[in-house]
Amino acid sequence: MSRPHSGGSRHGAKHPTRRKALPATGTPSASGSAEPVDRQVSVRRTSAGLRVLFVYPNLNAEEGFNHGIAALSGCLQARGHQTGLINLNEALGRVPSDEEVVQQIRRFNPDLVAFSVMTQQYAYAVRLARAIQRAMPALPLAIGGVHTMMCTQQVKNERLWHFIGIGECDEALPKLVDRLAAGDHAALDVPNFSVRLPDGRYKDNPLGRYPSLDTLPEKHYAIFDLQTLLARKNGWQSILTSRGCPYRCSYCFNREMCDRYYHKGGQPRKDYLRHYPADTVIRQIQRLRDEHPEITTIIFDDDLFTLDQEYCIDLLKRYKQAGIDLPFVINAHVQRFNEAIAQALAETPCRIVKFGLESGSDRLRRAVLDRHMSNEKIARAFDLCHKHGLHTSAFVMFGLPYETPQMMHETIELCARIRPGRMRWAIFFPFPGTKSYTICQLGNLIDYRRMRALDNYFVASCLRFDPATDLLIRKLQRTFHWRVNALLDQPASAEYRRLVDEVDAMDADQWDHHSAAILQRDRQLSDGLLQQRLRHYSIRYTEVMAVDSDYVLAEQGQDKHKAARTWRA
Ligand code: B12
Ligand code: SF4
Repeated sequence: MSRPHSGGSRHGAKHPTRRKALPATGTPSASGSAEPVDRQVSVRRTSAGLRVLFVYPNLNAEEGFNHGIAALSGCLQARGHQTGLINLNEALGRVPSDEEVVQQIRRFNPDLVAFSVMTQQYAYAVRLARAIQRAMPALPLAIGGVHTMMCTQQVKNERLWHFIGIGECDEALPKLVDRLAAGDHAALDVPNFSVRLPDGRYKDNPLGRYPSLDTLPEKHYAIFDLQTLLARKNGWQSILTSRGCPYRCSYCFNREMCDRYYHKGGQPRKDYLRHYPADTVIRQIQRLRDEHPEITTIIFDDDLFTLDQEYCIDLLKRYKQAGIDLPFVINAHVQRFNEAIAQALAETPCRIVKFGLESGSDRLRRAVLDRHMSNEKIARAFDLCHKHGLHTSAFVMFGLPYETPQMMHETIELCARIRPGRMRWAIFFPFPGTKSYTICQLGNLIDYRRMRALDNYFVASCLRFDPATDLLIRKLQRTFHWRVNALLDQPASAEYRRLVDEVDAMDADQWDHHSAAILQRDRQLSDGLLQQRLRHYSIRYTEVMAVDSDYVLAEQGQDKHKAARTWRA
């Protein structure tokens, strides 16, 4: 969907508006004098609140719901402001040109444009924002999301954004918009924002407390065109029950976020993990199901659904008691998984339990990823799930800093050992701001030209590996599951061993020539094996996911027969 999708306001109709220069709002500076805000910026005052248009640049990435935007829109609407969304993703229709986006913005006539970005979309966001700025220089531009929190300085260096969100802004953004609407001089002081001053410098406000999930207004799901999204995603709807994670994996944004709030906001680390009240979650799901009967599956997209055993089991009980019979999918952690949780999940329509393994190399996991768990622990968690009849998913990465071909092989071996129901893989990408990015920088491992060109982490590595390892990573991107199939002691394994040998014998040119046809070859081979009911993994849904044939055979509907979604290199 690319038309601005206005959720309207829950608080009344539009009122005549009056555009007016943002007052020389100021904040007492250290010297006590008032610093004027950028005078080029203007906002309209209206008794129906301001009009805030979100832009979600999301190209060459999974089309999807964005909880940040839905949360912020809900909070703004609760204060009487009006919101809309431009959602940019190829799967949702033709992607408009930058000029067309500008026209859409003109039509919506916002008082504030609010971008929400992840790192790999930032360059596109800047391009769009520059086009908006050229066309409507007086329109204030705000930006927030994971990237601005992780890379605040880079975002400031652009000298483009008037307001940069540097934390969770559920409380801060409505406060800012309220103050802009009122022409309040304190607009510059809102916590969680870095605010641009007329001389181009930024005023960094402190981080406030973590928003309490007990009291936030409801998310505004309808700001997304859920009908289209659900149709694209086979009826799968994302839900969050929590925010935060107590672990400190080197490649994850959570570690950095928690540290920032601790150092710059004085927020205790233990407060980072928060849960929505279970009642709220259940009510939300019931309402969504009533409004969208096309929902077939709930994806609990929490970093770790099983983190708090008591909350998790209680929520599962309520889910059952509420008579919600929708299948659901969760993320778990092998360190936070046990018999009680497996048993509770088995009594619900839980469809997939996903675990991040990241690597089969214990050494690499600990030394580089700061992920402390043993292969035995991983195997036990998978065994437990399988004992309770739960379908499992293993998430792994290749091309990790200092990873050797032998370590990659350990990942293949681990998957063959634990026999997940499905496997999903990605190629390591060092997100700026994370500890793993620093590890790569210090080791001079990053090819920055490649890094800038990458807008997802499925297709290639931006780390400097020797040519043989780089080629292996590219081969694994297409044939990881063939290698797992080859290691399994099954009737189909011999055929996969032959295929792996064939692939391994190819040099870089040969691989470039043949790689595009691998997906088709995989499907043809799999179709034959499915007919013979010979067990194997094959690519389904996306080019980086392989699913156990038992699941494929049992799955209702035609989705399994669709060609896998591919990603642009
Ligand atoms: C759920 C989830 C998904 C879901 C839903 C996506 C979504 N955006 O809601 C799905 C499965 C679709 C998904 C996909 C991807 N994800 Co994801 N995802 C998450 C996860 C686990 C939670 C995100 C979330 O909803 N948080 C809660 C909401 C409320 O927080 P929020 O979005 O950050 O919004 C708050 C602030 O950022 C701020 N804010 C946000 N927007 C704005 C705008 C303005 C103007 C202001 C002022 C403030 C502001 O206020 C919001 C409210 O507090 C995070 C990890 C994490 N803990 O955040 C990874 C994470 C965000 N994902 C990540 C990645 C890489 C991806 C993918 C690119 C993976 C891929 N290769 O396809 C895709 C990208 C698709 C996309 N663009 O959404 C990375 C991003 C890293 C980075 N530096 O960019 C994260 C951080 C995980 C990680 N590796 O560390 N993801
Ligand atoms: S366990 Fe998952 S969510 Fe938590 S820090 Fe590690 S990668 Fe991030």
